[in-house]
Amino acid sequence: MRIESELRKAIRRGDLKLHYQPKVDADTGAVVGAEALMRWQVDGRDVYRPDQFVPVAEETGLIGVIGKWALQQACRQAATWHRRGHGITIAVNVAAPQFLQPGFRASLQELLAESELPPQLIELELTERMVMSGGEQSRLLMREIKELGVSLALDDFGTGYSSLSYLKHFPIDVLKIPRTFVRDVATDSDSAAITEAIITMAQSLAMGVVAEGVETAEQAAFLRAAGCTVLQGFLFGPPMPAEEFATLL
Ligand code: G
Ligand code: G
Ligand code: MN
Ligand code: NA
Repeated sequence: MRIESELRKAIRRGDLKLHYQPKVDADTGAVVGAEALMRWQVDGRDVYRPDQFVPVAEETGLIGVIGKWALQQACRQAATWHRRGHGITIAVNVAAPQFLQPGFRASLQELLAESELPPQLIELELTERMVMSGGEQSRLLMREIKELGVSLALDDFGTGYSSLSYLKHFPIDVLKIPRTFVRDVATDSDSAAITEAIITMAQSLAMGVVAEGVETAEQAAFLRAAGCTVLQGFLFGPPMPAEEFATLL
C-alpha cells in the first residue's frame, strides 16, 4: 500500500506528467501522431515506472482519477498543437476499469468540448483483454465512443486472448503490433511471418496498423516492405516531454 499512499500525494502535488512518443509515416518519416505515456517524476527522475504504478492505480480505483487527468492533458496538448497548425493524433492508453467506469464516455465528451479539439485527433489504445472481458458492454461503449469521432486502437495485438472473429464485432480502427514481434522480425522467421500476417489482416479489414518498438533500420525496412504505414519506437524517438516533442513538428 506504500505506492498507493504515495500516488495519492503525487496526484495532489502534480508530480504526474505525460510524455509523448512520436509515431511516424513509414514512407516519409513525417511525425503523424504521438502516444501519450504517463510519467511520475520528481526532479526529472522516475519515482516509479508506469508498469509499477498503473497496476496499483487499477487495483485501488485511483485509475479513474489519473486516467481522466491523462485524457485531459492529452486533449489540451493536441488542441495546442492543432492551433499551431500541427494536426497530429494523440493516442492515450485506457485501462479496463477506467473504460468500464460509468460516465467514461460523458467525461471524454466533456474533455473534447472544453479543449475545443476535433475528436479525430484523439485515439484510445485499448487492450485485447479489456475488449474481450467487457463483452457486449464493451462493444456498445466502443460504438458510442466512435460516434464522438474518437478512434480506437488495439494495443499489443495478438498477445492477449486473440479470437480473430471479434475483430469483426468490435469497431476497431487500428491494430498495434507489439514490440515482442517487431523485435525479432529481422532474425526470426516466425516473428516475421506473424508480423506480416497482422499487417495483411489489418489491410484486408481496412484498419490502420502501427508497429511498436521499432529500434533498428532493418526492422523499419522490413515493416515498410510488408506494408505497415506507421512506425513507433526508439529509432524515431523515445517518449519525451511535450516541449521536446514540439521540436520534431
Ligand atoms: O511508458 P512505458 O514507458 O514504460 O509504459 C509502460 C506501461 O504503462 C505500458 O504498458 C503503458 O500502456 C502503461 N501506461 C503508460 N501510461 C499510461 C496511461 O496513461 N494509462 C494507462 N492505463 N496505462 C499507461
Ligand atoms: O504497453 P504500451 O505499448 O502502451 O507501452 C509502450 C511501452 O513501450 C512504454 O514503456 C515505452 O517506453 C516502451 N517503448 C517505446 N518504444 C520502445 C522501443 O523502441 N523499444 C523498447 N524496448 N521499448 C519501447
Ligand atoms: Mn500503448
Ligand atoms: Na503496446
